[in-house]
Amino acid sequence: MAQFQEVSKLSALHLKPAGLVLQYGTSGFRTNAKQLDHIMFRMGLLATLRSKKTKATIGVMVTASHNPEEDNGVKLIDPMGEMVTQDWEEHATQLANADQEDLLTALKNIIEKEAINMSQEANVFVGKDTRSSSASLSQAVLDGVSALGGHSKDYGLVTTPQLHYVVCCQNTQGKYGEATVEGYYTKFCQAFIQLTKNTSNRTDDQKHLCLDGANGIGALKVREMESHLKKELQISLNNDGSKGRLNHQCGADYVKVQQKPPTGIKINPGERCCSFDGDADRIVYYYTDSEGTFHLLDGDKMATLISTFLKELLTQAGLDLKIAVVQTAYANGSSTHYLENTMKVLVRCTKTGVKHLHHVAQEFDVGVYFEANGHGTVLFSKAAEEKIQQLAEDTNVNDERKKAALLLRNTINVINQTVGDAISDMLLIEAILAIKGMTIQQWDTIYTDLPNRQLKVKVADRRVIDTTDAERRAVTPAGLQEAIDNLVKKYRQARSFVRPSGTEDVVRVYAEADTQESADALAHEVSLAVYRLAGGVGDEPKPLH
Ligand code: 16G
Ligand code: MG
Repeated sequence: MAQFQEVSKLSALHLKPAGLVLQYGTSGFRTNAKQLDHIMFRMGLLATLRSKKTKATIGVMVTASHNPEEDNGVKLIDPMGEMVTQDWEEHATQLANADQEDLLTALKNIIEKEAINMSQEANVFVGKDTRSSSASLSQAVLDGVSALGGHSKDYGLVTTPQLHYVVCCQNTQGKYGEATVEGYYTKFCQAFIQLTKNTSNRTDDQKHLCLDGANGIGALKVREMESHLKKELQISLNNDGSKGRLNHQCGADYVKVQQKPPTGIKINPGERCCSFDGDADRIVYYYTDSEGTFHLLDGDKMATLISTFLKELLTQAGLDLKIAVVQTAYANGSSTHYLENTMKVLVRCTKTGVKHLHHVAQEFDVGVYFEANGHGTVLFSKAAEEKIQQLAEDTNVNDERKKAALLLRNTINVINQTVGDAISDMLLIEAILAIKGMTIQQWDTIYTDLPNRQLKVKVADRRVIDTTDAERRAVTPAGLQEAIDNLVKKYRQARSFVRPSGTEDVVRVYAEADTQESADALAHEVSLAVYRLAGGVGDEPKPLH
């Protein structure tokens, strides 16, 4: 077939290095950019097939998120703006790893397995982050699409959530918004302005936010968006990419992992600050107090603020909708305790990785999901949106219910429901703080985090660790869970779990307890148990103190 001739011809320009094997990981392929040209071409092919199969537009984002500048990666986006379904992750891995001479066979296997009608039109949206390798790699994706005769639209530099958004807009015929970056700003900023409109006593201080753009795409896009905010939010932008290196000593991941402010930013005591990651799908907030102590407000704190706000509004509106918060095992025990016992909100725990949280959140009328690392959003069921809309339009309800319904409607519109989005989360948090007249310090004191520690252990093969109960318990190797249970018993308010990383060749260890010393000691002891029982390599883990 002529189609496949074109694939053969163009694939010769995107040769796979012999012997290279890569996996579609937790969120796509990610490695040194030099190894990715053939992967990008092939993901262009795969996205075209996925588009034919779903008869809808598919997205391909070229980014390696919070990884260093020299890395890159690629994520596929399904029609409603969600991450590509797991069966297709397997197709992606197979297509990516097929030897050069077997590429057509691998492609035809997928076509056959999925019974794809090759005469169906295909449409693929492509976006990229600011890495120097992204331009040529996104061109390789476009080549892949054109090799199979698909249509493509190159959105150029966009944040990951912006691409998710435009894909969803396109496939819902504009119901979700206009499928342009301009449409994105208009939708979210208008909702933000509506939300904050009646918070008349907001001072300039409260309107001011200090932002670390991680020297990445988020910084560029916030600058582009600024005029839409009409000074209702005044952002001082740091690490905007004009000097520093992408994600280098800055960005959400750095701040969360190091538990300290990014470099390249001057923070006044008490000032509200936030950091985006390299593709702007994660955000964390922080401030330093008058003694110079750093305070981090992570995904758990955001989930708590947002779910409390929504629960209050639902009650005021008199709407009987089921709200839940979805977390992972990394959620601080204090946050879970506060949500379940004080807020009386249903909490569910899933495996790490956004797609798992997203799917569980879909089971509720209002599903708030956040990973502690700052990736999260809120999902509203169709029925919930309709009920809120109806109430907002109803002329026979009292003022309190009406006001709550209008706030809920604007809240829905400020949220990017397709995926966690640093820009949209920032607007939502800023709006909630404004409406509640709350400072970042007040938000921080809703509950106090339990001291915790994360460590990594190198083992010969991390697959020897198998987990259950949303990664909170280890099933194998034999004896490991028992050892962890016995160690946890030695400390107060303690909890610990281990899991093989989905993005790095290590086993991750998490521990929390009533004091930092205890959390550190427990994390160390559990690391030793992993090292001894799960085939540790290199030096034995050393105590932290
Ligand atoms: C990926 C995931 C993130 C998860 C992290 C865990 C997405 C978009 N990203 O970055 O959600 O927290 O992996 O990494 O799903 P780990 O398996 O190495 O701990
Ligand atoms: Mg990211």
